[in-house]
Amino acid sequence: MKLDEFFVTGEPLIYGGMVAIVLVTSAIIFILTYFKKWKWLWQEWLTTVDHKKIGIMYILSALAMLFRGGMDALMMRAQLAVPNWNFLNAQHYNEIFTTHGTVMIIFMAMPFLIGLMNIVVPLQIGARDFAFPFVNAISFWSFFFGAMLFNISFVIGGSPDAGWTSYTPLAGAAMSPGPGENFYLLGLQLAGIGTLATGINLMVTILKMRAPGMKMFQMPIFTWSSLITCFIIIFAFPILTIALALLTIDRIFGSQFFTLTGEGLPMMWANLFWMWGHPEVYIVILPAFGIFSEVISTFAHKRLFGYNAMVWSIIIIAGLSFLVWVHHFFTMGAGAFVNSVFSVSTMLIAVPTGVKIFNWLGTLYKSKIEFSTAMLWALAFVPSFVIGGVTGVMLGMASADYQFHNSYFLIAHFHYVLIAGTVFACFAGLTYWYPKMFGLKLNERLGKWAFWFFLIGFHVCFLPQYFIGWDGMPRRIFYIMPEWFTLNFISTIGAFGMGIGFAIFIYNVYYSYRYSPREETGDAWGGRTLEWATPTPVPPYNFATLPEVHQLDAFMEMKEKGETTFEEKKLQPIHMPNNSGKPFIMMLILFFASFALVFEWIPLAAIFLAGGFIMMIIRSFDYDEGYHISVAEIKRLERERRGLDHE
Ligand code: HEM
Ligand SMILES: [Cu+2]
Repeated sequence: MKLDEFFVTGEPLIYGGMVAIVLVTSAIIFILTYFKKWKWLWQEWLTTVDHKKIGIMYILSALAMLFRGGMDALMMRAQLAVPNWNFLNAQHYNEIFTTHGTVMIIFMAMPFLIGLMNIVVPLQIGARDFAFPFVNAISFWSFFFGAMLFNISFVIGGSPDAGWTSYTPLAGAAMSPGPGENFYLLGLQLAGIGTLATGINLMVTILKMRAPGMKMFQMPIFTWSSLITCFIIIFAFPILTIALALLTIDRIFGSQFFTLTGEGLPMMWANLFWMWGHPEVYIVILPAFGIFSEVISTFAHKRLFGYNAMVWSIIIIAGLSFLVWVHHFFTMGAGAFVNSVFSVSTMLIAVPTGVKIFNWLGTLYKSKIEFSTAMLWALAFVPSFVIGGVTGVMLGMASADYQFHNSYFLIAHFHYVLIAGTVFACFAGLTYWYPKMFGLKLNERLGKWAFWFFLIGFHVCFLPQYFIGWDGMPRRIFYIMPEWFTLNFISTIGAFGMGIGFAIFIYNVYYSYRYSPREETGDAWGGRTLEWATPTPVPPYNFATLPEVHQLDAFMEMKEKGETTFEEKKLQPIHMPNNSGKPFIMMLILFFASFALVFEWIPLAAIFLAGGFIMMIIRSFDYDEGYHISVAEIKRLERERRGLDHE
């Protein structure tokens, strides 16, 4: 293979990207070397098995991916701003909407939420860590290297260009030759291992490691939403794994599962993809519901209204999410009866979702609302999400969908749900739990600026798209007709508004790090659930002494009774797992194996795969028993972080 087949050439934007990658990488290497931080990076982060640090790494990576996916979005919106413009050519546009969609869903939304779950769930249930901390590290590195594999396609080999749904036969070897689609298949496969493992890990954690006394219906609502999400993951991800594997075998080894020749079934891919894909959208929506519920009840200073109804509606939504996948291709031609069944099941989802909306409103009703930044995100979510939901019901009507199908109406709908639901929730959750993670609050004034830019930009960007869709503009086109100009131009302005909002958000992280006062109470907002019972930043063992739970909102009870999680008399040495470099190395090896497979270098891939197996064998002989934190050390840490020393 020649070098110019290996690197992507011929596009000024991509050369720019290459230069940027080289510059940023060299800068990072220089800074780490100059400040002698390599050892620190390895010991504190790359080898950590602490759920809080893993969570932080998830969120940092997800923010980087939001930046990448956002740049893709802005480039697309720039191209679509004016008719007959050649900022991007058709091929490049195809690649960008593919990577944008994939990055946003797989490498941004899901990891962001899993990152928050990592940090918050063990704290909310009064646990010391995940059930399997080592597996948790494996999960993270599998996501991280999967994301990296997918992202380098941009400069090495070429990006996938068949859409984030990767429909066959378009995505098959005949119509999409070259490494692009292989990057998609193997990047998702590598990351998928970790997601499935997290689902199992977190489920076991929630079911088995709750604080003494905590019953299922005393769990905080975010923990509930995480638990249900884990169930969805466990049932949905194996479908994706199989589908990806079959298409990989089709492409690389010449089988005929999804081809038009050789009696393959191209629509089978669409079915398998959406049997995973529709539940996937609930994987990124249900935890968001959980976050909003926590934020709303905290800042309404009220118990969550209709907690039981909330839990049951999450469960029902999760169940229904597996029964609606055909609404993604009503035009397949399955016939009126099949379409009707899936149309009805789709619209049924609106019922439990409506229940939740009324519960949030019920919580707000006659309450004293505190308009903090996190609360603003939650308040803005409710009406915005309703717009997305109602238009979803419209799309769910099979007959109407023949008209809306693959138009901008659809683009507007799913951005309304994904951004107002998931992205707002990520920002709300990050702002809300930030003090737990870093021991200081984000600046409220900057936070509000970011919020307003993003919120207004969001509506300006996506509301017009419903009308462009009605006007007949299809999705996935790179040239617009002159009559679609005005609304498209407005939409693009909105997109840049969101970009500014995001930039302010990131600046806020830097600003707060420099200027925000340290948060010493541990209970930054007057919280109701157990995570606020720990000092900030949370010590490695989470709880010095485990609380005992008798009711929902366990921390409220503790505050009333004057209890603490630091009872000096009850302290005992705490057992902790040791750090380990194995998860990182194992996944790095699998990364190389996948990379070799992308380029169809089969012997090399086999060697690396064998390396991965050897790592697993080595790990199975690992008798590392961890270590204990002494009582004296616990006392020192707690006193320091609770600010008890300078009294
Ligand atoms: C930040 C503002 C965003 C803007 C301006 C934006 C814009 C766009 C545009 C212009 C398209 C291509 C439409 C087409 O040509 O068919 C698109 C597609 C898509 N977007 Fe976004 N987007 C944004 C955020 C997001 C987020 C947060 C998510 C998910 C969490 C997301 C998921 C998707 C998906 C799945 C597609 C479909 C890709 C495909 O057709 O294969 N977007 N977006
Ligand atoms: Cu769906």
